[in-house]
Amino acid sequence: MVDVTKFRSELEQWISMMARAARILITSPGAADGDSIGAQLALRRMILQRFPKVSALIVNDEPLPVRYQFLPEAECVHTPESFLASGESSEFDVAIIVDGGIDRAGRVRPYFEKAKTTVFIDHHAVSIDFPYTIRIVEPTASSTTELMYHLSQTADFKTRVDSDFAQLIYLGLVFDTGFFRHSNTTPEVMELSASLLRTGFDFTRVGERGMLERSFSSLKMMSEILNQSQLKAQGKIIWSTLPQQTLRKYRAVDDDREGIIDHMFLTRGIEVAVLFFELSSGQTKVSFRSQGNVDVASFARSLTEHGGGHKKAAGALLEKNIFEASSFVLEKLEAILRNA
Ligand SMILES: [Mn+2]
Repeated sequence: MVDVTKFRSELEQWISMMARAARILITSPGAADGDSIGAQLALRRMILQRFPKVSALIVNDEPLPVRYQFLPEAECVHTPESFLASGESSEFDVAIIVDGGIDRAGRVRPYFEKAKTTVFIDHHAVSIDFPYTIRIVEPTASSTTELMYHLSQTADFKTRVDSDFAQLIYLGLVFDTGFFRHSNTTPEVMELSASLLRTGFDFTRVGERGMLERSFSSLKMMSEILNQSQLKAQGKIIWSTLPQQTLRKYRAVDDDREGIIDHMFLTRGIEVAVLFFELSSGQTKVSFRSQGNVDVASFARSLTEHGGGHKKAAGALLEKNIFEASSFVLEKLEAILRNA
């Protein structure tokens, strides 16, 4: 149950800062996913309804993935280049980051850090230590949009829940719960979803375009990665790799990597799925999904300080090439499964 009454003083302080602000920055880490983009666009509406004269700008390190461009007001999502080119000032009175910490905000970080008031709104339990002015972190929320919805309905905001606002909240719910499959799917999430559906938005479009759709070349790339996947540890591990040359062959963007590992981990008999992405010749990102008893978040943290996530879905960034990374990780994972 998400109870935002405990954020009474944080909300009060945040609202009073925004009441005095002329320019507000909204951001989230890296490339937007369904929860972070839903939360950012919903927050922008909350702020503009309450403070119509303020300028509330969404700026992300990476351009908005094509799949989210159908969302209401998606054209208001900027990159550092596009907002500077528009002649906007890079000074902000209040800067808000949602769905993850400022450590992963890339080129937006300097603008965020310069703001007089910094606000952190998240549902993840762990985050780096940054001296945010205000923290609203609720790990019992399934998603940042669930938390955002509850904030939006306080006396401080009283945001109108029309079909545009509802679909932004809904997108985060379906994204972070994997269409109401993951363990964060609470009865409250289902009840909130039901109340959002009553506003009459096209939930088929939100689910299909916002989560499942992919380009033809991305489909071909996925089929190549799945085709090359291998089993290990008597079929308890399934793994595959995505080297730079494959990314180039399919002209893939970050978003094309979404969803592939989900197909791998739903293979019968699997306990852990592992997918290696080569970021550059000396850097590899590894993603984990667990069906069984292996806590992949703590496993990811054991590999590097740049590792973590949830028990059943986690990732790590390794300073190794893709071959070193895969043998290093698979050997350790095999040992854990052997002793389990
Ligand atoms: Mn999230």
